[in-house]
Formats: sequence, C-alpha cells, structure tokens
Amino acid sequence: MLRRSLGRALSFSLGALTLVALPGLAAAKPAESVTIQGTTNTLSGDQYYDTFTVMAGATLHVLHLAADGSGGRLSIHANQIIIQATGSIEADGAGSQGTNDSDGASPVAMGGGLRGMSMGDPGGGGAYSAAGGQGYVVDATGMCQPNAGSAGGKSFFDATNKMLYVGAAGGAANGSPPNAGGAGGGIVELIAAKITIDGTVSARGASRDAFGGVAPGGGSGGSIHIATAALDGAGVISVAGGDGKHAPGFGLMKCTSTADCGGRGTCTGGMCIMANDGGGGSGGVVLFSLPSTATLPTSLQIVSTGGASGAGGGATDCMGMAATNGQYLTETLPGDCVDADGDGVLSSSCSAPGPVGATGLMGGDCDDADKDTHPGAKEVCDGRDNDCNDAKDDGDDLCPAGETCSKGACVEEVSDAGSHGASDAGSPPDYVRFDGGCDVPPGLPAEGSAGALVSLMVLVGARSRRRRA
Ligand SMILES: [Ca+2]
Ligand SMILES: [Ca+2]
Ligand SMILES: [Ca+2]
Repeated sequence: MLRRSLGRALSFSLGALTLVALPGLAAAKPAESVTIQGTTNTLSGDQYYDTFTVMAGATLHVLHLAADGSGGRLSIHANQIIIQATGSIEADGAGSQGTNDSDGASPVAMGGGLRGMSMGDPGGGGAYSAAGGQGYVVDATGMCQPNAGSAGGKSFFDATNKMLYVGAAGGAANGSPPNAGGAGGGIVELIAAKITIDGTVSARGASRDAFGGVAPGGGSGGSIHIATAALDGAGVISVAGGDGKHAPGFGLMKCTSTADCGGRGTCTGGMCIMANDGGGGSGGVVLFSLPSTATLPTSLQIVSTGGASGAGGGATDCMGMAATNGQYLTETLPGDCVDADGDGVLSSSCSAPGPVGATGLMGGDCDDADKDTHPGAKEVCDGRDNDCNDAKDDGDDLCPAGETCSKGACVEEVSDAGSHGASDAGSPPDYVRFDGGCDVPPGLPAEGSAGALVSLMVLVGARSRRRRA
C-alpha cells in the first residue's frame, strides 16, 4: 500500500523497504547517475539517482513482496529517467503472492480471488481497481457458466484518495495436488522532472497454469505512478490483470450418464469430468501526475485490461469472458513541477527559483534527487553545489577549525607549506635569554630588554611568513 501526498515527501506504508545492490553496479550515492544493463537486475524500495537510464534490451525486476513486508514496490526518484526502447522495468506478479489451497492474498480484506469452494471448482481472480473475474465451469450441456463457488475478489481502489496498492492474488483451484493463484502486480513509481519511456514499464498480474485438471485465478494488475513535468516516449505502460487459465477437469465421481453428474460436467469414460476456467485478475491503476497544462503523449500505450478467463483453452473454454479493466487517472502536480527528493523545493528543471509560495514550495532545486541540496541548504565541503547558487564549496565555515576545503574534502591546514626542501625551522622559542654583556649605566633603560624585544619580533615575523607560505 502506498499513501500518497504529492507536493511534499511521498510516504509509503508498505512494510520495510529493501535495498538490493544492482549486480555489477557500485552502491550509488545520492544523486549519482546509474545505467541499467543486462536482464538480471533486481531492486526495490526508494532509490535516488541523478539520471537513471534503462538501456535497450535491459530489464530491471522489482523484488516480489515477501512475507516480512519487504519488496513489492520500487520508487525511482531522479532528475531524469530514461527507459530506452526494448528496455524495461517490471513488477509483474511482484505484489500479493498466491498461497496453496487458499484465497488469494490482498493488501485490503476481500480483495483476493476466492479459492474454489467445492472439489473441482476453479479459483476466482484477484481484484484491485475493479472486481476480480469469477471462475467458470462447463455444464452438462457443454455451455460455459459462471461458477458461484469461484468468486473473484472485491474492488478496493478509491479514485478519490488515489491510494495506490499492490495487486491482489488469485484464488487457488480446489483440487489436488495443492496449487496457488497468480500473484498481483507490484508498484512502480517514477518521479523526475523529465521522463522518457520508449521501453516498457509494467506491473501486471500473474497467471498460473492449471494443475491437476483444475485452474487457479489470475492476480490483479498493480500500480504505476508517473510524476513528471515533461513526459515523452513511445513505450508501453501496463497494469494488465493476469489470466485465469483453462483446465480440462478431472474425474469428480463415477457415472453412467451425464445425468449422474448433477450439472457438474459431463460423464466421460465413466467419470464426471468438468472442464473449468480460472477467473481473470482485474486491471490495475496507472496514475499520472503532470503539470496543469500537460497532456498525455498519444505515443504512449497504456494497457490496463482485465485478465481473461479460460485463456489458452481453445474451443471448450470461456474465451471472451474477462475480468474488468483497470483504469488510468491524471492529476495536477502542485506547482506544475516535481519535488522528487521530497525536500520541499521544486526541481530547477521546470521551475525558476522564487520566494516561498502559498504551498510552501519554491523552485530552483538544482539536484532534485538529493534532499540536502536546494536553495537555502547549508553549503558543505563535498565538491557539489549544495545551496544551488552555481558555486561549489563556496562560503566560509565549510570545515572544522584548523581545516580547509580542498577538492571536496576537508584537509588539515599545513603549518609549513614551504618548498625549500630543508628541515623545518622548529617552534619559536619560549623565551630569549641574554646573559653577560656590558653593564648598563644606572638610570638608562636596559639594552637587553630592547634587544630581546627586537629579536622576538624577528622570530615571530619569520614564523608568520612561514604560516602564510
Ligand atoms: Ca526537491
Ligand atoms: Ca553553492
Ligand atoms: Ca558543497
């Protein structure tokens, strides 16, 4: 589940966050650029990058929701996000997971597809923005009928508060050996001033193959949230529900004619056989947060179809029956711009610096992926411009006393920076003592006193010159 509060930091309540290092990539510091290559990358939780790029042919998998609440969601906060053609970020089946012999798990009660009630009943589909699809069975006349014992989950999306969730799982089929429904889709959130999607971003519900002649339900699609001031690309965004598959049935009971089967299937080879189709998962939710003047690029393809019932079954299935489609919504970005790092200051990519406005936001965040960098932030010695005044490591008090900022790091001030090659002059004397010498006539100032003063001034001057060197 993801509780949204745009304009300030986005906060989530989907259990513990998990950070998994991308194979082959160094752990990224805040606001460093990352490029995804290859197909075995996994990640979840909140991640912050300067430019985040998914290369052509590369895939980033969102870790599946685990029993401890980790996984299931990936939020990329960046200054720019680029998903190249044939590159993808996928959270397919990363939401609520199916459980053997059980109703589908769900982030909200009753959202999961129900397990088939009686022996031989298929599972229902998972719900999200709409109800999950009901399972179907083939009756004594060979007709496909919705099956009361194979109910889909109940819708739990609220389009008013727009809280985003992972998708719910489909229900298990009632059969043997144990089986589970398809998992719901996860959550993918992309927040950046500029986003280009030429590849695929998906949070589809998963489908499980029929097992032992009976079919489980599909999982519902999950959530995709795109918050940006500049969106383009010709890619695909999908929160499609998972299909319920077709199953041929198994021998429910002995029979001599179909009349013996009580409407549950046909008598075939001395056994009542009931072909059945798992319910499809509903479509998920795609939410766009865009400037008030923006429109969705028509080149982007948005898929939120509900999963089919009886997919792959050929002539005897219930093809054409499908769970309800999901939906996509748009909302206006506060200030018509993003605050990807949640520091309260809008990105400089789409808003100029200005006074704090009525919304408490001001523009000019020169690194909107680092909450410690924005106008008014404290400049620190790190080689970056922290206060967005176009100057790196400028100003005083960047380092502790006795240290100076050099190349992004505080270094000790050196007391002898000379390059004479000789040994140090050593510490100044604690005192200078004059012994012997001439007598001073009574009544005159002692020459020794004046001489000592002059000598000390020379020594101090020499020390001072060395310090400045
Ligand atoms: Ca910001
Ligand atoms: Ca600065
Ligand atoms: Ca700095």
